[in-house]
Amino acid sequence: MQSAPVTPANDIETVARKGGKLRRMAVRIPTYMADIRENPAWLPMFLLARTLPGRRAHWLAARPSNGAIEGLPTIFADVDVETAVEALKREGLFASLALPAPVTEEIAAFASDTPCFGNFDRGIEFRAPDHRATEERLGRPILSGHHFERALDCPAVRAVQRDPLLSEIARRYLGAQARLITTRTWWSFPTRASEADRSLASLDKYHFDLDDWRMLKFFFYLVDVDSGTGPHVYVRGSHNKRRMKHQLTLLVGHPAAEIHEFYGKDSPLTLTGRAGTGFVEDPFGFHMGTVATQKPRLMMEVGFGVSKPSRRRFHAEPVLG
Ligand SMILES: O=C(O)CCC(=O)C(=O)O
Repeated sequence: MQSAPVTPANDIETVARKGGKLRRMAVRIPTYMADIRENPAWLPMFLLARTLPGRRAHWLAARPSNGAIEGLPTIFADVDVETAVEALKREGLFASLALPAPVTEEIAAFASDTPCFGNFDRGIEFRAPDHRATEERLGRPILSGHHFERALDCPAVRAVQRDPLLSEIARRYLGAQARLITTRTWWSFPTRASEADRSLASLDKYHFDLDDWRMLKFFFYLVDVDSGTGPHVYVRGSHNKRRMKHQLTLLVGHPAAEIHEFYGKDSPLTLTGRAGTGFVEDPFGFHMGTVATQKPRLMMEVGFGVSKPSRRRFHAEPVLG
C-alpha cells in the first residue's frame, strides 16, 4: 500500500472545503476544461442538457432498440425488461434488481482487500478495513474510497458490467445508441465530513447528473444498507419534470425544501436493502447518496449514456491525474 504524504493544502477536497460556493465551483473549472478538450461536444451538452426543450430535442434522435436478449445468459433472474422500462419511463426508477449472492460476495471481498483511494485523491491509498487508522494517520476525515480502474480487476464486476440484461434495459430506455459510460465501486464511510466534502462526493444534497444527454445508472449495494448506512434517495417523477429555475442555472444541486415543494414530499424514495439489492434510475431525476452514520456502504455503479464515454468519468474521477 502506498503511504505517500498528502499535502492537505492542495488536494481538491481541501481547496473546496476552504472556500465558499464560488470557490467550490471554480475548483471544478480545470475538470470542465479537460472534458471539453477531450470531447468538444461536451460543452453544448453541459449547457443545454439541463433544459427540458434541449433534452426533448435530443431524445428525438433516439433510435428504437431492436436488441433482444432471449437466450443470452444473464445473472439476473426474473426481471421483466418491459416492466423495468415502463417503471423508468413513469417514475425514473426501477427498484427490483438483485445480484446473486456469490457475485455480491465476490465483489465485497474484492473491495475490502483491494486498496481504494480516499476522497478521490490518488495520494490517499488504503484498504477499507484500515479506514479509521488512515484517518488518524492523516489527521483528516475520509468520506469516500474509490477503486477507480481497479474495479475492473474483479471478474464479478466485469460480469455485472457486461450483463446483457443491463444493456437491454439501457437500449430500450435510451435508444439503440446506448453505450457503457461508467463502472465504479466505492465505499462511503461514516465520518465527520464538511459540507464541501459531502458535495464533492455527491452526498446529502439533491442533484441531477449531467454527464451525457440521456443516461441510465444501475446501482448495487454490496453490503446490507439501512438508514445508518447512507442509503440512496431518488425523487420519483423528477426525471421528466423540471422547475424553470432548475433548468436555467449552472448548479445541479438544489435544497431539499425546493425539491419537496415541487415534486411532493412523498416523491423521494429512500432505498434500503440487503447486500445484492439493485436499482436502476434515470439520473436526470433528482437523487442523492446520504452520509453513512453507522456503517460503511459499498456500492457499485454501471452507467449507460449515448455519447462517447469520458475517460475521467468512467471511474468517477473528479479530475484526471
Ligand atoms: O452515493 C450515492 O448513493 C449517489 C451517487 C450519485 O449521486 C451519483 O452517482 O450521481
